[in-house]
Amino acid sequence: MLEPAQRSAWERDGFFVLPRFAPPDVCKAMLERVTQLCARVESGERVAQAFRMPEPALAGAPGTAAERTSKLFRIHRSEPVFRAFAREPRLLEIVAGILGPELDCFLSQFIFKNPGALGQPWHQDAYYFPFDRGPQVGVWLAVTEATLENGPLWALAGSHREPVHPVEPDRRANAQFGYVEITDHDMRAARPMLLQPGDLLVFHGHLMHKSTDNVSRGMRAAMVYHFGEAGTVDRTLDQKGYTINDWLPVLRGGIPVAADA
Ligand SMILES: O=C(O)CCC(=O)C(=O)O
Repeated sequence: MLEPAQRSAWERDGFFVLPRFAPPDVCKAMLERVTQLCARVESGERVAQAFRMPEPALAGAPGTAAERTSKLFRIHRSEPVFRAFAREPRLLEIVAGILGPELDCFLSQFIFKNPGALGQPWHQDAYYFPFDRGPQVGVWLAVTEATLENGPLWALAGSHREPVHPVEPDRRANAQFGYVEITDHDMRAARPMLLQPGDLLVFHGHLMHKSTDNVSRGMRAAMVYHFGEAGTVDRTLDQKGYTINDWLPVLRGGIPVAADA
């Protein structure tokens, strides 16, 4: 269930923030685990379903594999700390308050946003989801602080009522694979999501949002999940020829699916 203030923010803005949702030890465990996974994947090891995207701006940079990574996808099924968070009853109560009692988590990504990494241009996540129904709900967990300097998300309140807009390819040097940009909408009312570690942004799949470049000296890390209604038909593979989605049941009849199932 959503509280009345959350419901009205959802309907009016298409997003709301749950402050201090995840305790520091969960953020720490996530960061430690993805750091290990990035090193293993970068060295050529196959680690379950995990899929690593290197940071184009930092190819060949010194440091750890994590420091050269843009995103690590598909970690919500096989990795205990990420699977447990995807099935966290407090989280599912919120998402079920929006999408109903039959839920799957279909996408997970740890986003590193290392110093020098570019942000993601204005987009709607639904652009990437050729499904037979919607909406989808995204949750963006601040694993480190998100400041104006290190590349926070910016969101345009009310834009979740827009249809999916046409996009143009992101033509910047070092843009991440698949980045696109909405250029036909007035974004001047957007505001930055300045978050503390553990804060959780819950947002509608049609919400227009972007992130800025990391011009600080530190990593800005976030863990992002997307949820959809169980039984959704996903046409990504047919349309694109590849997919990084992995539909994992997390709530059935309003009851969280056991984390070890
Ligand atoms: O965290 C970021 O920099 C971008 C994330 C984003 O836009 C998304 O998850 O849709």
